[in-house]
Parts: sequence; structure tokens; C-alpha cells
Amino acid sequence: MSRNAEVAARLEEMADHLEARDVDYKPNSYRRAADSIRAHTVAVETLYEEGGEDALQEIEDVGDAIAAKTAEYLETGSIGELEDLREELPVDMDALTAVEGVGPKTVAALYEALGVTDIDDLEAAAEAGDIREVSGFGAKTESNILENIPFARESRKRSLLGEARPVADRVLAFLASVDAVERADVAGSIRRWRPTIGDVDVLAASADPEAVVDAFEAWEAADDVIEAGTNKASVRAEDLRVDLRVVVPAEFGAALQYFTGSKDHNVAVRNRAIERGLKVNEYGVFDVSELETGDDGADAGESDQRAGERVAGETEEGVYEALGMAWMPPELRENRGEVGAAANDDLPDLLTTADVGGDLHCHTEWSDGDPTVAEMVAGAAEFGHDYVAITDHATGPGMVGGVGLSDADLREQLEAVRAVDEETDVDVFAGVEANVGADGSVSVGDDVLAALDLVVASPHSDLDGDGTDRLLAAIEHPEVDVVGHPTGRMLNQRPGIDLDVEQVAAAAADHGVALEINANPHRLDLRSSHAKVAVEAGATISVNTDAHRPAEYEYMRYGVHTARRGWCEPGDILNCRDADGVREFLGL
Ligand code: DGT
Ligand code: CA
Ligand code: CA
Ligand code: ZN
Repeated sequence: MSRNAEVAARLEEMADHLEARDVDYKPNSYRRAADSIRAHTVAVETLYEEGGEDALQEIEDVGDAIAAKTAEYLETGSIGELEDLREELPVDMDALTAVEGVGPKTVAALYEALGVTDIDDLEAAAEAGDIREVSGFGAKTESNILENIPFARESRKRSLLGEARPVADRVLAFLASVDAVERADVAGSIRRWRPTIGDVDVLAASADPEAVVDAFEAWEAADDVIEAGTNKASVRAEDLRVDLRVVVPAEFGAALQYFTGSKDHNVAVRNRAIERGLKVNEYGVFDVSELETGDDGADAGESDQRAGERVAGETEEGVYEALGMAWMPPELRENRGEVGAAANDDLPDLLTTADVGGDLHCHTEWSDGDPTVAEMVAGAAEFGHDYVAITDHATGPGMVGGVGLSDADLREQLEAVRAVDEETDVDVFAGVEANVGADGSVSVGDDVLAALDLVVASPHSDLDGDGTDRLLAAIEHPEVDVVGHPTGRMLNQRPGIDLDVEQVAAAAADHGVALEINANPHRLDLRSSHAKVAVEAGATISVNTDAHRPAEYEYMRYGVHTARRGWCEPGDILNCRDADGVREFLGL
């Protein structure tokens, strides 16, 4: 298994501790290294085993100091310097910094003044009005902290889809290699592609459940066995709980339907079954019309749950068919009208990753990306895209540290992008990611915007309160083509701005502006419920990765599945068009 996530978490904790001590530069280099290690496709322990610290330094952003720390951690399970730092500041750094507005320096200040070590302490101190008394803090900061604590508590329990999905892929690949397994699939929220995941549910069909459970406990990625029985087991892998259930093949479809959820979807399905004199549960669909009343399986043992004449259960299609419904993709199963649509044969024809023609939001070394324009374009071609838009950050609200391009830079880059476009088969659109200010202004001169092929306008500052008016202003700007990550939310970090999404979508439809589903697994913004409203209002959606390096083109699948959760069809999606179709939308 790979220990990359584990090592990255330790390096991030080191960065926080160093920042708490006011150390310059080092915290950011630790964070960059942590990001690269997490994204690296080869396991750090494999690299280290095969090539020692030198091999670790092949990972981007990892120099000799961080390679040595990584090696120390792999060898001993701890990092001496981190242990020392923890001793000096003995706090739950990860939990405390999860509260928006609380950074490592705040953690250090509140520990010194008030002895705050965890979220409970923080909450107590804020409620008692102690924080406002600390030098450098005020009543406003204190009330902000108090307000943000529940969100931090809630969000820390769930993993990002982008972290959980690779684990799910690996457990499925592993189960496919186990002889006793006849079929296997993921269930639960991971199969529905929810943006955050409580645990990874996996289902297998086998005539020999114990053999499957035994094999699963010995899975190389399992760090710990949390619990195990004869037909189920839970392990911890990559800091995630993975729940496996094994059922007989005849009940696989019913179990898959049941454990895929969502609960609300299952309630709606169950009610439909009851209307038809049927009972549906994890064991099958049963005709209970001939049974005595009171014997309907509520609070009943397993054998009673199988009472009645069995009419379906081996396949999920069969389960839905028995209830007079078409099978539907798991992404739709959130009780947003899919049960009625499946009964009326009125389900949407969802887009797939194969429908995607290109990516219309990515970055290069011109702003905060790593690669050159040519490398980013070559990466798009390699990924299979027909076109790509280079949309580096413009300077303006929310851009710090000189990241964004001036109007003059943008004109210069436009020439550079045109030159790359000449050299390649991929169609390259020259674009920009401009900033939408709090007042809705767009941070680039109109003449430059007009010269570019594609203008993505995104909010990067003032990401709280209602943002409807500023987005409406951006949408009405004649040069804006796409509104990027419209709410600015960061999963598990900040909720982003509130939107009257009906109003925003109607304006977007009117002005021929696309709304982005940003596929970065930290964002997934627009969220699916907003996307559903948007397409119902006739707006066009653009599913973009916001890649800062070619490997991040892979994020596209998270955006596509988010769009599927929003009932989007290929016709709703700008980048499901071919390059000419995109040009037409852009008025080129
Ligand atoms: P998560 O893990 O919090 O991201 O969300 P899920 O949806 O994976 O939920 P989980 O792991 O608790 O359970 C997996 C599925 O099992 C869930 O989506 C629906 C089904 N399920 C679990 N408990 C119940 C229940 O009490 N009633 C019904 N109808 N279904 C349930
Ligand atoms: Ca789950
Ligand atoms: Ca579960
Ligand atoms: Zn952005």
C-alpha cells in the first residue's frame, strides 16, 4: 500500500508548527512537498526501498531535507523534529486549524494565553468571552471562531471523494483478483460519487464468504482490521474506513441496491414497493400480498425478511424492474425526483467522461501552475482532449504574492499560446481566469478580454455572504464566457458564497455564459443540486479541472460525476461539444 497520504499529513503538520513559530518560507516548501507526495503515483515506501533518499528526491518539490524526514518517518514511524515541535506546542493542530479563521499562529497565541489545545477548549474559551481579551484578538474574531466551529467539527469526519475514490478503485481491483469473489462493486456514497465520503462501502458476491473476508483482512493496503465477522469486515486503509459485505450471488442485486442508498432514495423506493404489495430490502424483492398482515418484516429476523414470494434480487436491474422502474445510475439516487422519472421512463441521458472533448480551465507557470504552456497542451493531448484553454490567473482581488498576470502580461502570453497552437494538433484557446470583485467587477481591461478567446471569471475574495449580485454583474459583462467555481467553496474548509441559483442560472442562460463545475476534488463547485437547477433553467455548464499540472487533467471524472449527480446531459455541457461547437459558443 501507499503511505503517501500519511507522510503528507505529517509534513503538513510540520509546516503548521513551523508557521506557528513564525518561521519564513519553510512552511510553504513543506506544504508543496506534501501536495506533491500525495499526488505522486508511486508509493514513497517503494521509492525509498528501491533507491533510498535519492529516489525520494525524484518527487517534485522534495529536496534533501524533506527526503531525510520522509525516510526517518518510514524507518521509525515518527519524525524527531516534529515530536519536538509537538512537545513545545502540544495541541491538536489539525483539528484547530480546520476552523476557518484559525491558523497556526492563532493556535500558538491561544495556547500560550489560554491553554487551548483542542476544539472543545476553543469553543469553551470563545463562549466564555476569553478570546477577545487576548492581545491581537477582538470580539469579531471571537464570534467568527464560534460560528465556524460546527462546520469544522462536521467536516473533519468526512474524506474527500478525491481521496476516497482511488482507495475504492484499489479495493475493487484487489477483489477482482480473489478467486472466491464472483462479483464485486462499491456501494454507498462512493458509488453515488458524493463530494465527501464517510466510509467506503464495498459489496462482494461469493458462495464462500469466509474466504473473501479472510482475503480482505490480508489486503496489502489494510493498515488495521477494525472488525471482522463471517460475512463482513471493516479495515482502515489510507486513513479511511472500508466496509466489506459479502452476500450470496442470488441476493447481490438487492444488497447492491440497498447499500448504495441514499437512505432517502431507499425510503421512496420502499414506499413504491408497498403501494404495489411488494417488499424490498437488502435480500430481495418479495411479493407479500399473500402474507398475513403484521408479518411484513418490520423488526423481524433475517428469515422473516425473506418471507413472501421472491420476485427479484440477483441483479439491480431486476430489483427496479420488479417495482416498475427503469434502472438508474447511482448518481441520481438522492431522492431528487429520480423515482418518479424512472417509473415514467423519463430519466436523463447522463453525460459520461467519453463525451468530454476538452478542458476549458487550466494554469501554467505564467501564474501559479508548474508547467509551461507547451507542457500543459501536450498533457491535454496525451489525456485525449481535442482542445484545451489556457486560463492563467489575472491580477486582482484575491490574488496574493504577485501570482496574477497584468494586462500587458496577458497580451504577451496570448502570443505565446498562439505559437504553441501552431505547433500542435490540439486546438488551444487563449484565455484568462479573471477575478470577480466583491462588486462584480472583472479584473482585466476590456480590450484585453476582447482579444482573448475565452474569459473565465471567478470569485477569489470576499467568499462569504450573498454573492448573487456580484455573479449577475459578471454574467452581464459582455466579455465573460464562463463563471469559474461560482461559490468559491472549499470542501471541509469553507462553505463559499450563497447564491440565488435560479436567478444566476436564468441570467447565464440569457447571456450565453456557461457556469463551471470545477472538478478539483477540493471544490466540486457548482455543486450538483445547483447544476440541476442551472440546466433546468437552460444554462450551459462547463466541466473544467482547473489543472495546475498535467496530472490534474485526471480530475475530470470528479467533475463529470458531479454533473451526472446534477442530471446533466451531454447537450447541457459546453465541453461536450467539439472544438467548432465551443468556438460557436464563444462567438469566435
Ligand atoms: P457516508 O458513508 O456517510 O458517506 O454515506 P453512505 O450513503 O455511504 O451511508 P452508509 O455508509 O451509512 O450506508 C451505506 C448505504 O446503506 C446507505 O447509503 C443506504 C444504506 N443504509 C444504511 N443504513 C440504512 C437505513 O437505516 N435505512 C435504509 N433505508 N438504508 C440504509
Ligand atoms: Ca459509506
Ligand atoms: Ca458504511
Ligand atoms: Zn480560480
